[in-house]
Amino acid sequence: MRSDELFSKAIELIPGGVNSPVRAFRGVGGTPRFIKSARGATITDVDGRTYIDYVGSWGPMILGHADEEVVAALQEVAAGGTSFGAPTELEIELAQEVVAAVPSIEMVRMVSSGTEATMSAIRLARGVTGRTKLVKFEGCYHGHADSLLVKAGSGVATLGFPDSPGVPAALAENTITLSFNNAATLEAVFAEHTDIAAVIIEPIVGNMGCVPPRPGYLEAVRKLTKANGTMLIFDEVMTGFRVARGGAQELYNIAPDLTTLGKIIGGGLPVGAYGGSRELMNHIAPAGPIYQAGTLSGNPLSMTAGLVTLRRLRDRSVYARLEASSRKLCEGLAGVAQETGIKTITNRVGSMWTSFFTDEPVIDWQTANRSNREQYGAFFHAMLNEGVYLAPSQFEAAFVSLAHTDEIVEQTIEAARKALRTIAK
Ligand code: KE4
Repeated sequence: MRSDELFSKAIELIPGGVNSPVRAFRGVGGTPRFIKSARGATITDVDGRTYIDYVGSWGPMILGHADEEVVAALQEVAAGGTSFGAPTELEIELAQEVVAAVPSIEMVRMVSSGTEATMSAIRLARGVTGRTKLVKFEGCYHGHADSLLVKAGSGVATLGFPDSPGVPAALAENTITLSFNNAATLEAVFAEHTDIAAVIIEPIVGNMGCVPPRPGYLEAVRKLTKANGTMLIFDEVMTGFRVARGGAQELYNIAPDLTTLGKIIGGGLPVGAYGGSRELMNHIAPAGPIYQAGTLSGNPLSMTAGLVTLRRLRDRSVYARLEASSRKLCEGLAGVAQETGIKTITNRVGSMWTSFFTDEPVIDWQTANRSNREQYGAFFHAMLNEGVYLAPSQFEAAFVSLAHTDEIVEQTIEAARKALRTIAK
């Protein structure tokens, strides 16, 4: 395959042949497919093979790939220049969309990645509270800032070492890592530490695979952080505009102090954002003393692709459509697993989901980590051979887009029937 040739060339020039670890297929084995183009629900690799895509660039492509309106808007705005390093009206318009949609955000700062968003939100929380400690949860991933690479999920989990070399011990010791969906451990930590600046959480975890909060859990986290003067940061880089227009905080009716966003709000171009009350956000430079900056923050191309995308998501029926197609898919997958006697548990919230190869409920990293990685890898490759591109890791969420028609969902279920029969042998 041409992907093989390109991969061996890439490995000479780029660490692991990729610009982001999870793309290297380390979690499932084999050669990553080099993608040439994409449209709607499908991607096409350099060997001309087309796949139904459930990665969607890890979340941004909720409209589907190469959406005509997005592409046309980008062509038009690019013809007028791609970056000025000066304010533009587009930034006001995207800020307005975010503020209008996300209940707890009155003011927002654009950056160029989810990592920058979470790194900045944590600095803001530490600056405002004067405290140092940070609480995160095993299996959650918030980007690769030093304080966060402590038992992260996503890529690091697959690579199998809990902390990344290069993270100073002095820094890592300020990050307390707890189990998700366990309010008692968080309560115990607050009884022991009075200097916790922030709790950062994926309100619906995507980075250990999809793991929803158990009833009452997020309310307990909100109550404990409020009682202790600790900032609650909802990392909605993945869930923002994905599970509802107002994200998980709308779905579960919880108001975090800070929210981080990314992915969908850039429509497939580099973006991140963090926001909260006007009072909190006015501590950020140049309004306040807490510094954060970025050459391409709020650039016209990302703002344009984000605006087109978020304006299309104003139509609330969009989420009913995504719910219906995602439910049909996951019920279909569970059905064919049942038929073939392969044990899977599918967790889903709206159009983000994961099929875990296990027979026990997956509620945290410990249970997710007991899934059968090898079986997942075999399923991944069997599906690839059937023309379906799933997340190349058991510990990732998969995504349904508005371009995934009923017919495409039915094709996927049929592909899964064949794939599961193959691995059942
Ligand atoms: P980026 O820095 O990759 O834009 O965003 C980091 C991030 C922050 N918070 C959450 C909840 C995230 O899911 C992410 C990034 N997600 C991963 C995959 N789950 C991106 C894929 C990759 O690392 O290549």
